Amino acid sequence: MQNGRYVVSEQDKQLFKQQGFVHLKAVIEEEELQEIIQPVYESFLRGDIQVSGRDLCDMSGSKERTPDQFTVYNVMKPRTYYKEWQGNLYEKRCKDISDQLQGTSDMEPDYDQILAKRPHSPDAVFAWHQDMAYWPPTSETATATCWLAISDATMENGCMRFVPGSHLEPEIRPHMPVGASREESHALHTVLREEDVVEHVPIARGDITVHNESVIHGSGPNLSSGWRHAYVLAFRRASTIREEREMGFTHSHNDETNWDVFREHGQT
Ligand SMILES: O=C(O)CCC(=O)C(=O)O
Repeated sequence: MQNGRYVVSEQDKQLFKQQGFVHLKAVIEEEELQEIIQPVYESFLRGDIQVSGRDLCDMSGSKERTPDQFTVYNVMKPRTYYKEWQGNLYEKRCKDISDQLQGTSDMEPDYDQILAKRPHSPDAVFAWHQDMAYWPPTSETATATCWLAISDATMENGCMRFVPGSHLEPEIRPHMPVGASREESHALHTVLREEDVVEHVPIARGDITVHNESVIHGSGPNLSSGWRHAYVLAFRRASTIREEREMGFTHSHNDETNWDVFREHGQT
């Protein structure tokens, strides 16, 4: 940090380029977490803030459960349901980090996401995927997805894991719905290859990982006795966001989606 600004080192910029992700330590201070993020995050988990339709869902792929039973508790676009979050200090810092990592000045928040894994949940797995498989093709794809650990993310509670360098492959790999169909469960997965090397990235509360749009990633179950609380804030170039919106794609799970657009790049 330099005068409240998080300056990304050249080494971390290189790692982001080479691996498709990077771990940045102490991006948000304890006081900021407690003031800006945590109270609102907890309100969402308690259901005190109204979220419509499929924007509240279980990303484990289960379709039977009610929110008090979800094992991967997912709120899509919380900053549109709680507008006071927009433009907060954490968001500004992550915009600056995203600009530094992508070497531009026009990265803007595209969507955000609350992802909380319930304790003692062997099925709280986030399946292997590339984010581009979830999104329609656009003329530019640059993305910096900031994944904030609100609780320590550990091997036991299902920290993020990546296949470093997988974003350098020429094509997005084939993806399939985790459930019987996208309508039944939003989640997608791809199958790892024998040669894929997996790197687990445990991080401390207040740290972030930042990943790009095509690195393969996911996370394992939460076998611990505590929640794994994470907040995702994804930045893309302003022109990319405009292009998505013109297609009617907002990252809300309530979007009326033309799945044919997606089949063009890999989804079966
Ligand atoms: O929180 C997780 O375990 C997975 C998150 C993820 O896949 C993402 O933010 O793209």
